[in-house]
Amino acid sequence: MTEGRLTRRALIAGAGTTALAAPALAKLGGGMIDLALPGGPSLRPTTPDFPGKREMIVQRIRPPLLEAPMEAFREGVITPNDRHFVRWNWAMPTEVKAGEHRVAVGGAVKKAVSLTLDEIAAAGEHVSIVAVNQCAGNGRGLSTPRVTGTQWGNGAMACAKWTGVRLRDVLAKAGGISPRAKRVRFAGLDVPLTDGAPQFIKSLPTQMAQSNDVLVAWAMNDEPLSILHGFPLRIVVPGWFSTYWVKMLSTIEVLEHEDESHYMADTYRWPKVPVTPESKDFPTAPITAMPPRSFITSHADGDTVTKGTPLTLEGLAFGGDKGLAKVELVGDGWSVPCELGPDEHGPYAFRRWSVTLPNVSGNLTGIGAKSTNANGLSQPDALVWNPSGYARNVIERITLVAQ
Ligand SMILES: Nc1nc2c(c(=O)[nH]1)N[C@H]1C(S)=C(S)[C@@H](COP(=O)(O)O)O[C@H]1N2
Ligand SMILES: [Mo]
Repeated sequence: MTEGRLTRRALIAGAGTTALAAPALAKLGGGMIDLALPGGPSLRPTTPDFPGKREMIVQRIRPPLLEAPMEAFREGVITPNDRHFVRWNWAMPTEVKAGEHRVAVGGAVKKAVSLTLDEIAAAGEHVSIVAVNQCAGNGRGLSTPRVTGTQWGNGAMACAKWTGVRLRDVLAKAGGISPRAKRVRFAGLDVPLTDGAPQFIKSLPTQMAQSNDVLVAWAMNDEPLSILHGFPLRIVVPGWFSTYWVKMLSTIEVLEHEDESHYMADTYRWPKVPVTPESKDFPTAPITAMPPRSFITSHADGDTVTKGTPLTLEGLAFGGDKGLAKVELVGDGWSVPCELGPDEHGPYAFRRWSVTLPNVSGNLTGIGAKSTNANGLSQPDALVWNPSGYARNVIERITLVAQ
């Protein structure tokens, strides 16, 4: 019943979503925030003026790059939609008519089709998955030495419940894919701002595309996707970085060859070997699965705590493409196990953790949360530097001053 209603709301009833009016930088209401980026200008404006958003950090106005302040992660494990970060590579249409929207499914399929939203909604079982959406460049601005790209703090991540149908059920509407299929590629309605620049298209290996958890989704936390988040449909790839989560989905193309397009072959890749800023001509591979990460959310760097009393620290963590096995609080040469909150939402979701230290005897210098996932993958002590600052998952450390 709920799903029926949702589908109607998200896909059928809507004649479209009205124009997205991006505020002008000069007119932004809001304040400033210091992202404490080590290598460069660290202050950013904040604004509540984007539609459907509370106060967000403005990394860029057009196309919008909006980061969530870390306070958004203090409570709960689902990030509210009005605090979900936003990222577009190119300008997106500011109006989409649901009734006219089609998804073309073609390439190496039995019979190319063009599907309405109703047909997508009827393609298979409706599935909801709670999963972390995280930009591959999340936390990049904290890299030392500095790297190029959007200088995000750690707020280019969010956890939401995504609802849609399985991508493989949508592919089945085209009579199935070629046995020689190698990749399934996605495009959205957004187009490059400059002539001749490459369109933002991304592809998954066929096996991944056909897995249980990859969705063509229309809802985020039981709300239809907003324009900013890709109305009317987006790809959701739980466990993988959000570069694959193509928004405003309009084309699905099955390839019998490797994908040589720009955003697969030239960018969103990272070194297969350890590199330094001086390294040249090293082999690279596409960024795919996310590694585990964790954050202290109860305290910020430089906060004061009371000497001679117990101290409870809290935070959140996620395992990446596998569930969490454990979270520890680590300091200089010590570690204590943390208590993991309930596994409410499955392996791809945020989870809370907490730990109580029996007695604060002095400053807590360079403490951080360290998570390990069910594959045994742990967060490293030192940054694994790479030229684009992708996949940051070094232990994030803070210092608390005892008074
Ligand atoms: N159509 C389209 N989809 C896209 C992008 C884009 O530029 N165009 N950017 C991708 C990247 S790099 C990220 S980080 C996520 C951001 O998703 P969000 O804005 O819903 O948080 O969208 C992905 N999907
Ligand atoms: Mo991204």
